[in-house]
Amino acid sequence: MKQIIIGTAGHIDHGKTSLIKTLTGINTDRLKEEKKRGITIELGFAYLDLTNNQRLGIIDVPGHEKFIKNMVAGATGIDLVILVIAADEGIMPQTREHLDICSLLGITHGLVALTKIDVVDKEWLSLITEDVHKYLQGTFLSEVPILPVSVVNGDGIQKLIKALNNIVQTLKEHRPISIWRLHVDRVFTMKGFGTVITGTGIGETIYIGQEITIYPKKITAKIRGLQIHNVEVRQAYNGQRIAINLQGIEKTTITRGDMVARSNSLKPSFLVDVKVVALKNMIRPLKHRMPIRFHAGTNEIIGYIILLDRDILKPGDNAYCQIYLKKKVTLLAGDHYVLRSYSPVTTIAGGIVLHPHPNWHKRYQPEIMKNLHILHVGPAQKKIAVHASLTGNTGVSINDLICLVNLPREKIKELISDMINKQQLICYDIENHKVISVSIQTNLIKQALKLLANFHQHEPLKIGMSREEFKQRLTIKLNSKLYNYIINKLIKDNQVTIEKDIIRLCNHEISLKKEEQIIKERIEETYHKAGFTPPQFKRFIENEKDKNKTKKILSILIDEKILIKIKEDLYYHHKALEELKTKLIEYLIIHKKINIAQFKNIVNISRKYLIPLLEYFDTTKTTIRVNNERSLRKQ
Ligand SMILES: Nc1nc2c(ncn2[C@@H]2O[C@H](COP(=O)(O)OP(=O)(O)O)[C@@H](O)[C@H]2O)c(=O)[nH]1
Ligand SMILES: [Mg+2]
Repeated sequence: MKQIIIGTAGHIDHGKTSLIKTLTGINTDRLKEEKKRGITIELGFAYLDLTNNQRLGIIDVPGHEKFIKNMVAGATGIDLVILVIAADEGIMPQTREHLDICSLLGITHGLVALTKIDVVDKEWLSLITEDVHKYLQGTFLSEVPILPVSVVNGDGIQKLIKALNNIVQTLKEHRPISIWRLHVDRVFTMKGFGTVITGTGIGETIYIGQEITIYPKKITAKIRGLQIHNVEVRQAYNGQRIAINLQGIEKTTITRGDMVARSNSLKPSFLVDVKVVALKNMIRPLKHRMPIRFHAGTNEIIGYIILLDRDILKPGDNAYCQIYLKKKVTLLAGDHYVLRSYSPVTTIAGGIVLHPHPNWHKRYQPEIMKNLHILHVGPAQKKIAVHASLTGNTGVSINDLICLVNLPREKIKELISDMINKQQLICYDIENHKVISVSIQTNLIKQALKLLANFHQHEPLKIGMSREEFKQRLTIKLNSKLYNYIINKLIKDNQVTIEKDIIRLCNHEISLKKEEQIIKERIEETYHKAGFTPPQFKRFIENEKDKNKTKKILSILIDEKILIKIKEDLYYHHKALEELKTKLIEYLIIHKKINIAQFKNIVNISRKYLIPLLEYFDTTKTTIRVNNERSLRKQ
């Protein structure tokens, strides 16, 4: 069943609280001071049962201009408003301000109760009705019924209930079912139970026993009990007004304005990107960097407005801008907010959140304005694409996107896999569902290939670059998952090869100039001819003109496995080494064991070669050494 919450609105003393009491039997003025002074200060809560078993939640708001802050907190998240106007006074300042606030908060349904008709005559009533009718033109209430009522004699009350019933039938569930959250509007302690918070739960269903997080402090607590309209329940659905008994948390750690949510992916932020709509009746234009009061959820925070594409926002105009706050807020894209001027305090503008935790933007940047436009009115996949490009090399996860696009997890998953199939997104971290945009991948690949190409150009005599050096020389620093993903992709696409921790372009070959080829042949021939007794390389190089080049060519011969390094400065031609190895193995097959003297007998070379050779055969696992003898290592 859809969950409907009604809010009152209207000037002080116009009969909001009295009307709710008449409709529900509940006096929403609970505070001693409220009862004594006869005015509403805090939000009041009641419920009304309609004939079709529908129970409506009701939030009664204060009308006094001093308590507008509480009014905004209450009006956030209501489905329909009863705008209360006293027939004797007619439209007053807070009638206007409350209606403005409701429209800025995106409320689209409601009706008007013209109260206290028992104290005015018929003629006056029709004048006032005409007045109200005119005033409502151009607002979201222009077509709604204006219902005359009196709580003194009960006139019109039944008609009002009927009208409410009719509207409720037409309302559709409109809250997105993304992560569960609640803007705290009350915190109190109950004897024997501990801390209780109340608010309207939005999003998925929640259950007793679930763990929740209190933002922006990021404290976790467990749900011990749930109540809806004073009835104990085990679970609560999207849009229900609930009281939550929290386990293991002090009352003082939570205040109105905090947000409680289930996910740990919410990010409290000092900065938000918003669409702002200035009221037509805003007294002064809004200037860049002007201080404002930002109301969102149940919060009021002082901040500054940063106009991105202009210096002044005139009454009735709208724009994309950033709001910098003195305290962190925790919001989702699509949340509504209201701006009030710093001083004198009046409601001046409002709109919706486009990005709940953006970076600072430079002003007058067409690219930024284009992105904000997509975040405002674009289809969900375009929004995802913007977030993927904004998050660059880090990428964005499904958990982040639930808040950034404000859609259910399943829907986000579906949209993302479609984008992956269409090759618009790349999932580089399957475990954490992290994606980057294809253009980021393209850039990374381009950079990696360029780095290798440059390396090959400058070091034509080297086969490639060490993996370590490669990672360090990439100018973009990547997390290791993305780094590995990119390397594997390059290997899979046959663009690079990694051998023995040396990375190179697949098509790279060492091409030697003629004189280099001659040096190469000279080294090879020398070592080939030397057989079992090769020269020390430092002796060989003494006669070479270009010593550096000769060293580089030596390493090519080693890379090509033509020469084999036995130890520092001692290299064997591979054919000589093969021959030695064969002799050694043949001997060991027959005799099982060999010592240095026995090896000397077969190959007839000095100890200066014998010992390094035997050690080489040990380390390359041909032989195994026990005391001073070697035997064949089992393969
Ligand atoms: N005569 C008359 N008085 C009313 C009616 N509704 C409210 N009042 C009185 O108007 C005053 C303010 O009412 P209240 O409900 O507190 O107004 P709120 O500030 O809008 O909540 C109280 O003294 C009420 O008794 C009505 O229909 N007829
Ligand atoms: Mg009241």
